[in-house]
Amino acid sequence: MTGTVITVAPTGAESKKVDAPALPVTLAELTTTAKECEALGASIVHVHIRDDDARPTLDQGRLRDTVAGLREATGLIVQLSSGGSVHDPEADRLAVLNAEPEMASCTMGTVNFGDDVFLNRWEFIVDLHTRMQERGIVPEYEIFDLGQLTSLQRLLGKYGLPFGGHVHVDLVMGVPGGMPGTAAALVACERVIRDLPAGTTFSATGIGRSTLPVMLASLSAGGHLRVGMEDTLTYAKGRAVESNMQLVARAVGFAQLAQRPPLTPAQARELLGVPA
Ligand code: KMH
Ligand code: ZN
Repeated sequence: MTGTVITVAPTGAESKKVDAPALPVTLAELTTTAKECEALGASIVHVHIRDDDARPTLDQGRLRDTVAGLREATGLIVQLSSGGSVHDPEADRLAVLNAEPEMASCTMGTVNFGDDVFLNRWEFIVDLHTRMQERGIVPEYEIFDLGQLTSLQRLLGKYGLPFGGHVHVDLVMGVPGGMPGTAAALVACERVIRDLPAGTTFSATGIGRSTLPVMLASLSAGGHLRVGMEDTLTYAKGRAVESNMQLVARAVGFAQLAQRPPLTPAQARELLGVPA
């Protein structure tokens, strides 16, 4: 399949609504955003949710309602974040799977995260991977640094392929503490990805100002794209992002220019082994 999977990550756990009023924090805002991004060409929505005060939460009832709401309003593949925020305990992060999303993220190692630490112990990673296998949830392996791809190789060697049999990774580049958001770093990752099971796919996202170089490098290297206000709040130098739709529209334009137009959610499901 020669098209591009475009993931929108509209909210994240780090930015505050007061600093970015267009950040979707209620279920209504999230479903409206997701619908509009789907119409533009997104096929996956990577979801973090907020409480009534717009603070990050992993509340189980809200997660279930969010999965149901997004399924009803859109045809997008719903991917819940099991990463949560750096403050979330492991038990709550594992319990995200109880909301029965089609996909969930699975971060492949511990990384400094700005002034914080995003902790991902090996045993926790194994737990996430094996529980997703048991529950029929397709993982997206989040990679913040090169060595985490080697950890993924080890994980798959010891515990087997994910549910659906297809391996998909997302390179999260430019986090202060992780790998840089550069073409050189992306190419280094792509080389290691070649040693993963045949057919492994990857997407990439560049945090902050690395958004554009990472997007262009990923398209050039045969990768897919993730964009959204989780990852960047600056559209161009001195210009704030107006909405998630603005970022998706730009990604769609680049994908079309690269002659790898956006895949529909149905095509993305087929590619990634996510049941229809
Ligand atoms: N919020 C970050 C600490 C994920 O969604 O799986 C973790 C994160 C990764 O965003
Ligand atoms: Zn996330």
